[in-house]
Amino acid sequence: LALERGLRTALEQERMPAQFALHFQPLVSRQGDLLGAEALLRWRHPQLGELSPSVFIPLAEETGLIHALGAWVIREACAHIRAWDRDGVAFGDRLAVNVSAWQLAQPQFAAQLEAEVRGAGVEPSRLTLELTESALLQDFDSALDTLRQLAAAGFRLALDDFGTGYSSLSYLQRLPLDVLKIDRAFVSELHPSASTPLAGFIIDVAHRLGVAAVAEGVETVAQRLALERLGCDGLQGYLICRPVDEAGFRQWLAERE
Ligand code: G
Ligand code: G
Ligand code: MN
Ligand code: NA
Repeated sequence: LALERGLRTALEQERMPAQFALHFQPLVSRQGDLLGAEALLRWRHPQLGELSPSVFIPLAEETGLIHALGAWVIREACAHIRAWDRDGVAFGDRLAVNVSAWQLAQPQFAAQLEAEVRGAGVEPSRLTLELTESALLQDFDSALDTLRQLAAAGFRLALDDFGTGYSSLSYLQRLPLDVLKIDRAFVSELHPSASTPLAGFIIDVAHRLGVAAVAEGVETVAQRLALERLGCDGLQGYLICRPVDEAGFRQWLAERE
């Protein structure tokens, strides 16, 4: 519960961006072109050091702090887009942010998000919202309604960690998605001699649905080659670049030129 208190305190001081930061991980096309990046939240705890979101996001969800935290992530993402535009930093077409089930379930989520993003001077089409299957299945009809509103506002929608949840193909077909992100569990099992990898099946499903397939957790050249051969559209992972802080991201972009 000390952690909960710490999270609360850190959020109350959100205007002093001391403890939270967004890190960035690039996303490239099969051909190696830069498509964009994913923003990943980091919390530098004053005593415990850097904590993983897999530790504090569930805590934020249980305590309701996820709404304030999620709003901070969106504001910060928009501020970075504005700064990169201002400085002529070409980071790709869009920035992806992770959205929790709890945010999505807020009654006015789509309208509020659109207002916040436009208010920050950013076109919704420059953001991809990454959602998990479990976020959609809690109340499918209302999630579908929210996703339609988000899509109509111009946001791009990605289904994150795909293949690990329980969504049926008939549900999938009804969602206005742009991207399926193949969970890294399916990427890690790719090797040159894998004859019928599940990643290939997921890529085919994505293409039949008319959406792009993005692989996460690409760590080896062999995995990258296998994904290229399978027609995967986007690649993300340590092989391309680890999640890095903003300065590291700018440096990575500069070194590519
Ligand atoms: O960055 P890392 O690989 O440690 O992320 C661990 C988990 O935390 C991933 O599932 C990721 O989607 C999630 N995560 C990272 N940043 C955010 C965020 O800003 N909001 C939400 N809801 N989840 C995030
Ligand atoms: O659930 P989500 O896809 O948002 O999670 C992103 C998480 O994956 C982040 O915590 C990030 O640090 C991690 N990640 C990114 N690239 C790799 C990779 O190549 N290998 C592994 N093991 N994790 C990765
Ligand atoms: Mn993600
Ligand atoms: Na993921």
